[in-house]
Amino acid sequence: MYQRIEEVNSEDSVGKKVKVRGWIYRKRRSGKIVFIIVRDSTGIVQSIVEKNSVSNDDFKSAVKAGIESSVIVEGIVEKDERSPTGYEIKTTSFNVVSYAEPFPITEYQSDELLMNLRHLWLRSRKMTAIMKIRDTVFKGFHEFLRGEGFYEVHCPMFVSTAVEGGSTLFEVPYFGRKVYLTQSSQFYLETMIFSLEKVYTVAPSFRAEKSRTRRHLTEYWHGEAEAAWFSNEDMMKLEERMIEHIVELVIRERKNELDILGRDVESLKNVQAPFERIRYDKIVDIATEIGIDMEYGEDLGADEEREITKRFNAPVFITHFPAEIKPFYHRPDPENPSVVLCHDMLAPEGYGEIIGGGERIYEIEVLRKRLADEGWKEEDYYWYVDLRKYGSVPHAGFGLGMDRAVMWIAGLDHIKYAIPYPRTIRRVTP
Ligand code: NSS
Repeated sequence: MYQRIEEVNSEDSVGKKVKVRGWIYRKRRSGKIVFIIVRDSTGIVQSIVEKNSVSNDDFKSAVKAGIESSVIVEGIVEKDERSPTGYEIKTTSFNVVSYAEPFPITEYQSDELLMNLRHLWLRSRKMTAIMKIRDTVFKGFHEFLRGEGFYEVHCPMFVSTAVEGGSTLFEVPYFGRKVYLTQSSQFYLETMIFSLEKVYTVAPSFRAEKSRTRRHLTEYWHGEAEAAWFSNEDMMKLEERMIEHIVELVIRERKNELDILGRDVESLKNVQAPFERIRYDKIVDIATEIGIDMEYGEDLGADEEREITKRFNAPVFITHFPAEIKPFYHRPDPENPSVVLCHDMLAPEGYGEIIGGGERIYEIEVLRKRLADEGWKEEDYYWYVDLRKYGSVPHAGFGLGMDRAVMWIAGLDHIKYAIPYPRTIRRVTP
């Protein structure tokens, strides 16, 4: 029986015999004592290996084993204020499962090297904390939508149509034909609302993003939902409660990890529904006020979003974008068809867009016209158009950039820290 290190670091374990397994995190020797900090997935604890308390062979192993060697440690738990966690193991047996070669990562390393050694860098305290927060963000997403009666479904990654415009499509050779990697599962989700009404998926989306920014990946994780009978406003109401739920869950379950990252938790506590809704034309005014050169009809860039969101301490929705800067599927506002019934959710503290969503066109004539206006061939989208022939209904949906949500909630300054193996224009290894 092995104990988890988390259990060892507790009052209940004091005086008890324990056995843990893990990896050497830090090590130092002072004459006849070797101080070894062992980590497992639950935390770290110091093992004191004294020459007189273990066999000769065990002491030699402790002296020889370097950082990241895998080990099994047995001993009695004692309290000691000098040890990093306040508890330590007075070791009676020290076994090495596998000796590590000298670990190539030391304290100060270039980002490039850390990215090349990502498979090893993932063991760091910081990356471990981020991965645990990421896990909780995904858990919160699933938990919330299932709680709202959404069915989880799965859509193809090889597709034959663009969703978000042609410029970021990845082409893949496919048995002598060309297909694409999906930009979004939205259209497939739309097909499933006619039976399940409320559906969601979490899957990769692919974008051939040529720009290098702090928040763009070429392969990112996309949490998307679609619901029959929902309006743009209904969807926003769902999303703000969902984001509130995810953030609350992270604050509750990942306090330790947020601390490790130095995340300001107070600002996360401001994330409470309802979020402010601002129409796009108002944003143009705000941008002008703060000295950003932005004209009506331009999309918000990262700089504009950063400046705007710095002024808010909770997420905000931007609604009613001009139709010409949004993809063809958005439903025009019946009161003013030059704008569409959509929304972007921008995260505060300069993080910017994390969600894009809105109502979809459900009238077949309007859809045909928008497809034609944008130069798409109806035959390529025949199945999407078909949905408007057989009992079409008003509906809405959204897509949440999961990695962007992690980046914001964990307080990271680049999206590449939010995902284990970031894919960007320059990097596909390891
Ligand atoms: O292009 S989006 O704004 N919208 C869609 O794809 C819709 N079809 C989603 C839907 O309604 N089902 O992308 C949605 C979100 C966006 O707000 C970002 O948070 C994220 O996806 N996103 C990205 N994250 C990381 N890297 C890249 N390149 C990226 N592009 C979008």
